[in-house]
Parts: sequence; C-alpha cells; structure tokens
Amino acid sequence: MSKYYQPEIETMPYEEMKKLQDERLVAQVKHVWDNVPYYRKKMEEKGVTPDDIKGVDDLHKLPFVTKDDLRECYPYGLLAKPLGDCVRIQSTSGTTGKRVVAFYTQKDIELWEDCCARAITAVGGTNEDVCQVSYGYGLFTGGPGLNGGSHKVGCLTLPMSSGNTDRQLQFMTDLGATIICCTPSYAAYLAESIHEQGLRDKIKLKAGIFGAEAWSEEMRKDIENKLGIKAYDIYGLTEISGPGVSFECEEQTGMHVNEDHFIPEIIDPETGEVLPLGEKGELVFTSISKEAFPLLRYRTKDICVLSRKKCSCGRTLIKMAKPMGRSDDMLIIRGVNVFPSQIEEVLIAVGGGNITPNYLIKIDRVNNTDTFDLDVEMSEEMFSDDVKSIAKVENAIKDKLRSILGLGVNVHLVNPKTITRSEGKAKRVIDNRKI
Ligand code: DLL
Repeated sequence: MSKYYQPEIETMPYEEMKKLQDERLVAQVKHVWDNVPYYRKKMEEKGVTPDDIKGVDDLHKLPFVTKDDLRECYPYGLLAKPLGDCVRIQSTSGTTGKRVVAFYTQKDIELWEDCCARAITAVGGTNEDVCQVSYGYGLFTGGPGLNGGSHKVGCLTLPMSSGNTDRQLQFMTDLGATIICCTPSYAAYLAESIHEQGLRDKIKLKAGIFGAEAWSEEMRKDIENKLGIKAYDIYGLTEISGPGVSFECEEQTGMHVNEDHFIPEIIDPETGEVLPLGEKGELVFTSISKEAFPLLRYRTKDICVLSRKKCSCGRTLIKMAKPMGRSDDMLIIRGVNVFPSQIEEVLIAVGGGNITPNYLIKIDRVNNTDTFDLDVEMSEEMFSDDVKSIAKVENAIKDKLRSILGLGVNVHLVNPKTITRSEGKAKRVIDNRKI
C-alpha cells in the first residue's frame, strides 16, 4: 500500500476530524481577514469578524464567494500571500468573460498533489503501476494535478496530455499502462479506438480515474465493459485547487471529500440556506489549509448530495454523490429542468449495443415554443445491420425520455462517426435560443 493511504486522516472518527477542521477554519478566517481586503469588506458588510468564527458550526455566518467575486477581483484581488511566495497559477477552462486564475504556493502544490496521490492510491495505485495521464496539461488543472499525484505515489508517469489518440494507444500498449487518467468522454473515445484497432488484448489497464465533467453510472458500466477495467470518479475545481478535492474508493458509490483540507456544505441555491445531510442542493467548499488562494464558502454551482453513511473501504471522509451537473448547465426546455447527464443515462440503458455514447442535444425556439432534438450515433454493427430497427430504437429512446422527463423529444439516429469526439470536456449541447 502506498504511503498516500493516510489512515490517520482518512479513517479518523468525525469528532476528531471536526476538531481539526475547527482549528484550521479559525486560523484560515484570520489569515483571509488579515490579507484579503475584498473578503474582509464582505465580512464587515455582513457584520462578522474572525472572533465570531469559533469552528465549523459557525461556518454559515460567513459570506459566500461566487464566480462573480472572482471575476471582479481578477487577477490579484483575492491573493492572500505576497506574489513572491507564489510559484504557480492555473486557470479555468471557462469560455466566456474573464478567466478565473488560482494561485499556489509550494505548500499549496504539495497539498494538491497529496490529494491526487490519495485518489490514485484509493484505486489501488502503487509504485508498480504505469500511470498514463491524458488530461490536458498547461493552465487546466487535470494534467498537472494527476501528474504530481502519480509522481508522489511513485508510479511510472506517462505525461501524455490529451489528444493524438494513435500516440496515446501506442504508449499505452508499448509501455503497458495500468492506470489511465482522462475525462470520461475521452475514455469512451479511447475505448472505441481500442476496439477498432483490435488492441483489447494488448492493453494492461486495470483502472481509470475519470472526472472533470458529469458522467452517469451507465457511462461507467459502458467504459468498464469496453476496456475491462474499473472506472473511478474524481472531482475538483480550479478555484479550490484542481482534481482531488474528492475521489472514489473501491466501493464506487460516490467520492470521499478530502475534508481535512476542504469543508463541503450543501445549500439551497435559491435562498443560500444550509441543507441537512442527504438533501440535494448546491455544493459549497471552504479551503482550510491553502495559503495563496483560500476561498471561504465558494459556491461551485454543482448540484450534489453529501452523505456520512459508513463506507466499506473503511474511510470516514464524508462522501459526495456524482454531481448531476452544474446548475448553469441545466437546460430549461418548455419549462422542464433537464441535465445532459439524465439523457446520457437513458441513451446507454435503452440503446444497449446499438448506439454509442456520443450524442448532441439541439434546442431552438420556433413560434415561441422550444424545439428539442437529439442526435444519437448508432454503432457500426447497427449501421451495417438492419435499417428497419432504427425507428424501433429511436422510439424506445423517445418513450423512455418522455416517461422520465415528461417531454417530447425528436430522436435521430445518425451514422457512425458523425458526432465530433471529445479529447477533454465534451460539448453536448447546442442551444440556439440564446443567440
Ligand atoms: O475540471 C478539475 C478536474 C480535473 C477534476 C480532472 C477532475 C479531473 P475546472 O476546469 O475548474 O476543474 O472545472 C470544474 O468541472 O465545478 C464541475 O462542474 C466539473 N467537474 C469536475 N469533476 C467532476 C466530476 C476541473 N467528477 C468543474 N463529475 C466543476 C461531475 C465534475 N462534474
């Protein structure tokens, strides 16, 4: 077992964890108050001072931080350490407005890589493994975070970055990669290419660490079957550090939050009220150990549920369910809330081997009514097989979506290879109503 399994932390009884969190939170609030005038002003506006925060039970008194605050403070306004102490920036993949930049001291990098090392260890990774990191490198946190974690565990690390699928497969087979880290949509693409090139017998993969976007349980099963591996989820966001904020263990029923560093809360996205454990709402994180960019009560917009149910792996770290998606990714079609991940679930469950996990949601507005079309790619087998069955599969998908969403959808099975594959986070929606 790698030394990055840290039972003294990961299996700590919650009462002890809470004491650790209390101490770290009190120190962190003071650090932010002393060093970030913008947040100090927010606290003052709410009538809160560091003396009011004695521990986790007082967390709710603090003001939230949102992406708008980050944009307003771009680039240096939330920095809590002198620039001379910072060694790295990373940035979000946001496509609109100003990018969000996060800063790291050397200690922050160590902490982040430790979290990624815990994640790799939790899927069985050791120094005997060859870990292929196929998340993008650069400003995106996926590549650098898992690269650092893989080094710490002592794996032989293949810093592939994303893209160039033929080269990925060549290294994977020649060097005998045993762990692959990439987005689930890229994993699905790699699985497809492995199948096409007849490489299934040549790969030695045993586990995949997939995250950075919402993906369904059905997608997990699909990837596991196609690659003959265990597929584990990993979650994180640039603002809070990057991948490794939470990670899945062998039980594969949600992700343990590294709560010695990040305190999670679930709030009602409308009212901001903290919701009890087990209720669904918006995930909020407070960084209690980071130095350079310590966000307090950061609203992630991810819709999620927390649980302290006992886990068979022995870890006591709180667990978060697979996020359904971001509240700003939620589509409202004819007044009905729809997450792309719900559609993915139906497609894989109903389509069986007939379709691929590649789909595109197209929404428009005609005569003041939303139109909802769904292109779904058929498999090569189905394409060459029986054209009559197309209508049958289309109708089955349509019926299931109607029963789950209560919405009529125009489903179109499209020819193999007509939907663009993703090497990073997939883009599944074209919403022409906004234009
Ligand atoms: O996506 C960090 C990351 C890299 C996580 C590699 C896991 C693996 P950002 O680009 O800042 O950072 O995007 C963060 O991605 O708020 C979620 O909406 C989404 N997200 C991340 N992981 C998951 C996941 C990275 N496992 C945003 N399931 C977050 C669902 C996820 N959504």
